[in-house]
Amino acid sequence: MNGRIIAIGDIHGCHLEFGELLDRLELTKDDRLILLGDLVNRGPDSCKVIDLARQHNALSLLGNHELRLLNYRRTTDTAFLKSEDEDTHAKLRPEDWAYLEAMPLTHYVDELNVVFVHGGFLPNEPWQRQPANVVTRIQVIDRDGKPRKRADEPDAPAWADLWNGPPYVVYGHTPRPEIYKLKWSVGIDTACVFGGHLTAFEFPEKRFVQVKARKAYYP
Ligand SMILES: [Mn+2]
Repeated sequence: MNGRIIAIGDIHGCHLEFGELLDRLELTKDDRLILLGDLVNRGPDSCKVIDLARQHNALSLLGNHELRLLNYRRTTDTAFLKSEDEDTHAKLRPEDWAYLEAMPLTHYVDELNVVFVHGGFLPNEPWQRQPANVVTRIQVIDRDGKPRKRADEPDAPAWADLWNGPPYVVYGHTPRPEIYKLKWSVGIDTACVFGGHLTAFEFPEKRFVQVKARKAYYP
């Protein structure tokens, strides 16, 4: 491994912050950029985010927002659709849909024994076999061991609190005001679209780089 491996948390259409973070990172051709999903929706311009991702040859993982848009496109079932999706659905170009279709669920780096994912994993099952509905959406674990949204189970533990590696997991999806760093995981969704920060985490230095959001784009 010559260059760095750099993960970036949920961008959600915040192309200005994403562009600033890319400038700050001073990428070289040996660096590998991994976007942790939810590139789209809520923020100012989803298409510009995908353009930047493509220009920098990023590996983009599937987030729950991309999954929902793809499900709607496949089924035309509006049950999958949220109001924030409609604008994005109308604006995405054919090459953007192809980009979303190609997003993998996880990325594992053998040399580091690190796995990258949008949401996270159920702690007591092999991570390689967990389905899209789990790994893109999990936030907390309820009393029955089921994956749930934090808003639905505010007192339940975060999945990461119950996760014992290896592997070490780098994830987004659960927005927090601060980076959530534990022994076996790091959560780097620092709520950029809500007016927080956009965070990058670099290997092998294990260094964080953050850009402050220009404003809260979404309530
Ligand atoms: Mn998400």
